[in-house]
Amino acid sequence: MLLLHISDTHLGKRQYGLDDRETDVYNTFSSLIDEAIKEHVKAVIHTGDLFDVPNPPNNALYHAMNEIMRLRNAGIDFLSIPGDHDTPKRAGEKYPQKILEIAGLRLINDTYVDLEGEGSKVRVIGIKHKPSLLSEQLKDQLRSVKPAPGFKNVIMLHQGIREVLPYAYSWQISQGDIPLGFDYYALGHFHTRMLQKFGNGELGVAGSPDIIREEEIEGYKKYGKGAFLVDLSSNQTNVQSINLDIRPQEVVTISSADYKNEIDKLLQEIPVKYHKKPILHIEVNGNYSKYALEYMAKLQEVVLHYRIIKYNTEQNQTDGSTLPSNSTIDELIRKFFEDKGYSKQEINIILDMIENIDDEKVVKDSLQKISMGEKGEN
Ligand SMILES: [Mn+2]
Repeated sequence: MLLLHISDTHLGKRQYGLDDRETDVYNTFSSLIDEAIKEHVKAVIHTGDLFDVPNPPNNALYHAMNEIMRLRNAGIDFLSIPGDHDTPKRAGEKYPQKILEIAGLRLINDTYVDLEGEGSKVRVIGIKHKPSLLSEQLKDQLRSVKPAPGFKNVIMLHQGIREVLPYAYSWQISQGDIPLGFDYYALGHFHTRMLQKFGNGELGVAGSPDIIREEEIEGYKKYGKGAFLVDLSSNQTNVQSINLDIRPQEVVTISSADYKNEIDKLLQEIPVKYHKKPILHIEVNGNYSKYALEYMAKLQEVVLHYRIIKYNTEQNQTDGSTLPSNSTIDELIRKFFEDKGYSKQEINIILDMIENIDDEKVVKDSLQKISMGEKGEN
C-alpha cells in the first residue's frame, strides 16, 4: 500500500503580504494532490499545519475543499492531524479541518483510521499537536499507544523532538518518548525535510512543501521540498522523496562598495538561472547607502520580491551582542529574559503563554507554573 506523506502546507500564508505568495502556497498544495493521484496512493496523510491560522481566509478554505474533493473523486483518502497553527485559540471553537470533513477529509484527533487494500491492512494513529505545557500528558499518551498486530502501523505526530531540532527550544518530547514497533513515523512541525531509520521502521519529517520562512532556504537547497511517498507493501518500509518545482528563494550578499557591478551581475544571472522569478534575501556588506538602495530597485525586474535581511558593518562585527535584524520576536523575547537571568524552562513557559494568550486554560496553567517556580518541575 502506498501513502503520500505531506505536512505544514500553511494554506492562507501570505509571505511578505504578497498575493503571488498566497497563490504559490495554493499551487504547491495542488501539485501535491496531483502527485497523490498520479502515484495512485491509498491515502494522503497530512501531519499538521494544513492552514496557516486556525481561522483561515475563505480563499484558503475554498482551495483546500476543492483539492480534497478532487482526491475523493479519485478514491483517495485525506487523513489529517491538527498542528499548532490550525489549533483554535478558544475552547469550543472548531478546527478548520472540521469544515473540510464535509468534503471528505478525515480528521484524526488522538484516534486512528484503518485502511485496507491490496490484501494489506494499515492502521494510522494520529496524535493532535500538544503545546509544551501538556508534554507530560503527551508522554503518557505515547506510552499507551501500541502498534496493532496483523497491521502495518503508521503514527502521525506534530511535535518538536529534542534530537531533531535541539536549538529551536520548541521541543516537547525526546526520541525516547516515541513508541517502538511502527513501520512509519510521520512527523510534522519541522519545516526541513528529514528521513532516518527508527526502530525497524522509517521516520520521515515531510517538511513544508514551500519555503515558509527564510531559515528553510538551506534545507531546501540540500534536500528539496515536497512530499514522501511511503511504500508499505514489503517487509521493509520504503520511502522516496518527491520534489516539487517551487518558487526559488536565495540569500545573496551585496557589498555597498561595489554595489553597481554586483547588482548588474545579478540582473544578468537571475533570468538565466531560474525559470520562476525568485525571492532574494540580501545581506549588505558595509554601511547603509541611499545610492545602493536606489540601484537595488532595478532587481524588481527579475525577482518577485527582494528584502534586506542584514547589514554586515564593522560595528556589529566587533560587538558580539548585536542581534541580527532578522531575529524573530521569540528570539528577542528570549534574549531579553535570558539577560534578566531567567532559565530556559521559565522562558519556555512565558513564550508558551504569549503564544496561547487567548487560551484561558493555557494561561492559567502557565501562571500556576510561574508562581510555583522550579518546585513545579522535576
Ligand atoms: Mn508548520
